[in-house]
Amino acid sequence: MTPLIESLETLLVDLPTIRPHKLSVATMACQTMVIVRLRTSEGIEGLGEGTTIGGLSYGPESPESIKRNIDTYLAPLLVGQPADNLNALRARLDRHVRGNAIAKSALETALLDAQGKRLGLSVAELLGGARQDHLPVLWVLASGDTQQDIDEAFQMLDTQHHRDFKLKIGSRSVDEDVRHVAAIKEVLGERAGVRVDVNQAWSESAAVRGIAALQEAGIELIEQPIPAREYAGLVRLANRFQVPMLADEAVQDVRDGLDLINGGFSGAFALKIAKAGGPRTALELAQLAKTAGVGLYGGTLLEGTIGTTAALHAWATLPELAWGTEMFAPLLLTDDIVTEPLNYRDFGVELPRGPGLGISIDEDKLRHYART
Ligand code: MUC
Ligand code: MG
Repeated sequence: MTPLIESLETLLVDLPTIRPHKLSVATMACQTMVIVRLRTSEGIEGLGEGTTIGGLSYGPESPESIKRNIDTYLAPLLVGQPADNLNALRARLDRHVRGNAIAKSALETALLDAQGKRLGLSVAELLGGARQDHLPVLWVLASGDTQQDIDEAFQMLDTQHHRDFKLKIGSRSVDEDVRHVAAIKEVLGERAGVRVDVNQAWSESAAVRGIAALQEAGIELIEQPIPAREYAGLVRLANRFQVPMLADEAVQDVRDGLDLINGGFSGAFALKIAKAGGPRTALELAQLAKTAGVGLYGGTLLEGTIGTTAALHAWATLPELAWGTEMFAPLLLTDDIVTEPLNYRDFGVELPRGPGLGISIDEDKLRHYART
């Protein structure tokens, strides 16, 4: 018998970070996740997560709006429908709800988890099969303090947790940021790869100045230096410098990817399940990038373990991730709401085996951290 979607519950869960995480758009002391628990008529539960950064400072969906929009608009479109046809369910959501990519990503994840559990397959298997079960993971240095970032980097190298580092810049002047980054790269030397994420903070002329100095300092990748919609500017920067540009906020989904490629962009795309509206739609962008010879990077919106694992299942199916992944956020949080945390080792993370995502909720922890 066809299983039906019987119910859909959403919870806001707040987990503190291990230290303040400073981005150009916000300083985070806590991460708020929207957790989705979907139940089918066969008694199977699908878990999903929709998460963003810093309330409304990163994008147009906040944790509260994600929850409210799922409860009010998206869940009623799903409840009572067959649970096993993800294509039909996605078409239904897209027909009635514009945008809301993070909410749709949480739902697509829950549907994939339920379908995998039903069929005894992992989410990666549902997506065609994993090509690797251990993915490289970098660490994001964003304490705001140069010495603290250096200490953190050496600790990560010594414990074999991470050997590539992304530095969050853009909240200070270009000169201060360049000094901070160059000082860190100088002490790490060849032991570690260092890249930066400006999160759209620079004008194009500031970017020309900043990137020239960062290239000189040995920085290997420049992420989203200028505002998301300035496609032509990003193409100009990519053509001007040898150090490659990584498009992040500029490339939400496959449509943006096509526009950037048609505009002559070379460099790399940051994939994020939250931007694209789910693991399956994120892989559409990956397919386009591969065809166009654009490099790929497995990105995060700092999801907890459920969202991070959903992304890992998707990234594991890809033939190549030229720039690895940044699926580190569960380590940035002081605690977890799952019974078995992800296994980070050897500068990367192991892909959980499934079925579905391969994750179970720790009910006591969930109750403890869920907003009432
Ligand atoms: C972003 O813009 O890349 C990824 C890592 C991190 O610290 O913030 C995110 C968002
Ligand atoms: Mg970014």
